[in-house]
Amino acid sequence: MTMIKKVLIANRGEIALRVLRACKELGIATVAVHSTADTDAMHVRLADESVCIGPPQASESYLNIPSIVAACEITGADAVHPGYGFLSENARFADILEAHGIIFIGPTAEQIRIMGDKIEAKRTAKALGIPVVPGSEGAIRSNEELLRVAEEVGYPVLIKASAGGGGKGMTVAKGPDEVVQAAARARAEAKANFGNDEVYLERYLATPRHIEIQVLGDGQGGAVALGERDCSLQRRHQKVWEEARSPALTEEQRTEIYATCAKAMQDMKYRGAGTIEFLYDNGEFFFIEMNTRLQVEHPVTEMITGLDLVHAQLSVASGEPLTIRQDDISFHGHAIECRINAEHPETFIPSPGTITHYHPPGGLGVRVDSAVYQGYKIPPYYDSLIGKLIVHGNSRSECLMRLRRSLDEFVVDGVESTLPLFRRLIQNPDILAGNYDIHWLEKFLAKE
Ligand code: MV4
Repeated sequence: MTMIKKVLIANRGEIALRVLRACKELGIATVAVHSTADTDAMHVRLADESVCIGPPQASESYLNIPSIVAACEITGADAVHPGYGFLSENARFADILEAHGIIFIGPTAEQIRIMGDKIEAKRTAKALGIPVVPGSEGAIRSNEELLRVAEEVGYPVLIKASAGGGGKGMTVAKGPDEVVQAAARARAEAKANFGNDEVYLERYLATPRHIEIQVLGDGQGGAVALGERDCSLQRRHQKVWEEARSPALTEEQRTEIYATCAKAMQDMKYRGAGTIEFLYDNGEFFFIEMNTRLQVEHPVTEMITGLDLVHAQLSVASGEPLTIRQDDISFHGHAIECRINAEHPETFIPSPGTITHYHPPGGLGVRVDSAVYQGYKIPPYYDSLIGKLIVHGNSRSECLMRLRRSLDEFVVDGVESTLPLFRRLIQNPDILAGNYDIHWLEKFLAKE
């Protein structure tokens, strides 16, 4: 057991604050790192210590491994929390920290590496008994194999890049006349984007939902599933609205997929928080990827389980075995998260600048995770998240009415924001009924 005394937070914005708050509650000292563009940021103000790690471009600061390791050495931090994005799924970073005797708050470098390679991730998931999308066994090696596997799983098929994720390098083929060219295109795009031209093939699911399972493991064979989140409402692979539990699942379907995921994580001795992503179609789950980090949308899980996921991460990172068992976990009510971005609500063009008025909503069941304040200047260098509005209710309908009220209260002036989009969504019959798939939002935006 390694008592963690000081955590360096290798991130910025709302997630840096989220981690900082958990550390404070546990009596753990905090170190903020920041670029020269973030001198006035809240995470710098609230941390016990701060270190400037470089210029505004993330590649020179929040992604600068030598600077971050040096900041650990200077401050005597014994652990690093990477947040999400930036270095959170960088296996080399996890390795380097370990070599310096610093705890990486997350999975082992090996586990990050496996899940970062989509072919390896799928092979691993399948071997662990997780249902996967029918497709090629690993990388496609020839056009003969391509045509044979496509025929086996049935058209349309999807070619994906092994180094991909986030939709890059994905190409659909409707029939055998298209598949060879589609694979060539996916290969070229993968090579250009990731320097790795490995591709694999899957049956294309036309109208699934994106449902992900939150897991937590202690790296010693203890692991639990903390329920699902429905993240189908996305635009260009950016999640917009996430909710727990999914409006689409029955209690039996839930219990089964939770057990499958928990068992798989126990068997691989997974360490830390993770998310197993599925496409859900016609009553069936199909694994697509696993994220080996805390996710943006983790608060909806916290709201319905009452668990603090960052506390849990700190606990397992310090070597504590999990004390909760699957049967101890219960789910209360419903939670929805809206990602409020500094973007035009119709064009989604980023709108950096100074927030002239800021009034977040409050009241029972309302949580705002944000790092902005009135007078804060949103820099143009990073993501455009202003904050996350997370609302909880005893039922989905109570949650929706509370969300509508919260959206009415929320004031962000001085920059464009996506608040007006959510005020439209909360009036829509499909949204109110929970009746949507992964393409719903893009279709809605195209119509209006
Ligand atoms: C798919 C799919 C349909 N069939 N795989 C997009 C990003 C990547 N992580 C996985 N993605 C998809 N994989 C099969 N076999 C459709 C998508 C997809 C998608 C998935 C989740 C959420 C939004 C999406 C939007 C477009 C396509």
